[in-house]
Amino acid sequence: MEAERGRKTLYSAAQPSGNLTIGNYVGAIRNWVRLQEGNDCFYAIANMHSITVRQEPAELRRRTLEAAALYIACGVDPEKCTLYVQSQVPQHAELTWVLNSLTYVGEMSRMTQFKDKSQKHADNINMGLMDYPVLMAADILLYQVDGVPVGLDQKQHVEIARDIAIRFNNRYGETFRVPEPLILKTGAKIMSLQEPTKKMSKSDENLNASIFFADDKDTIIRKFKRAVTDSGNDIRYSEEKAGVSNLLTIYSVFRDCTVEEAEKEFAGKGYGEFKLAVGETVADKLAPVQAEQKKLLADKAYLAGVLASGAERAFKAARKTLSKVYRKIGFYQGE
Ligand code: AQP
Repeated sequence: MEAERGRKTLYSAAQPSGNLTIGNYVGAIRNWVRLQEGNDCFYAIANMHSITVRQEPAELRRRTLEAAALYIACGVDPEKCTLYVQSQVPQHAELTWVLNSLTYVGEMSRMTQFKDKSQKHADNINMGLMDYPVLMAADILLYQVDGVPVGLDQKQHVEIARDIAIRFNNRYGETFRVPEPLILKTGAKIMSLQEPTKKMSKSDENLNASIFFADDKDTIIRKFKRAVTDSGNDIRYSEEKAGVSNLLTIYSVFRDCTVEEAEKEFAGKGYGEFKLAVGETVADKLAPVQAEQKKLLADKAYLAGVLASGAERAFKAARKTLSKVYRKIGFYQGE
């Protein structure tokens, strides 16, 4: 009974907009694995978010399955959580439409991600790009969740989801649970290996900036060796040493130690030795995950089954909330 009372409902997702990076893992997926124990978790592959930036259809389809296999290979257990593809649950789009009418263009145009992506994709500033946070609010609010485990970059979007939920509840009466962002203390923002003041991103054009789950050992080690650090030589975590601090964070997560322990381990050692150790540690940790992902991808029927039953479970939960929303706002739903 005690455990039941502490049980929370959680939602999170990642976009199959590229190969997933260790940033996605460190900031989000490893937390999903921990949180699936004792909570009711909905974990999605957010393919509807992905199309806000141009995608090649065949690649998007392939990456969707790769992401599902990767989540599972990382430890997301479809027996313990609801794992599904966003576009297979139509209520995400339906609730977005309703929430759009409660969201202001001004607040969407101020979102950091919208501003960044508008700059990056200046030839394709589409409505979906601007509406991304409303779709994300719908994702979250559909499942009446308590918390949303995300990396730091998504905190602003969870906050707007809270604002929209509160706005709806004030106008139409208590309908949505207001969620909290759940952000890890260490690794909430893994930085680019080439520009350590910028976040590591799966869609970064500079392939040396990110470590992808698809990278082999040699590539991982080469990328870490080339990682940008400062001109000093002490391996110490500090604000003015963004590159070294980022590597220390990555090392501590993959080595399962604290940043202080990592600093001690490398005290008096050179950058070359340090970078090699980070590269080897990450590569060795990724190897079994890569092997498991490959095995899962060879069994398309298994993956299809997992995603179909996940979508069915998500559909049932989402339908309940959407029906309540439609009733509250006065949409006719038959007799
Ligand atoms: N560098 C990062 N450090 C920590 N957490 C991160 N996340 C992303 N990058 C980092 C977290 O991963 C989850 C899934 O992210 P997403 O796929 O929904 O989109 P994103 O945040 O826009 O991630 P990317 O990799 O930068 O994707 P693209 O390049 O497609 O925009 C989220 O919880 C996110 O916080």
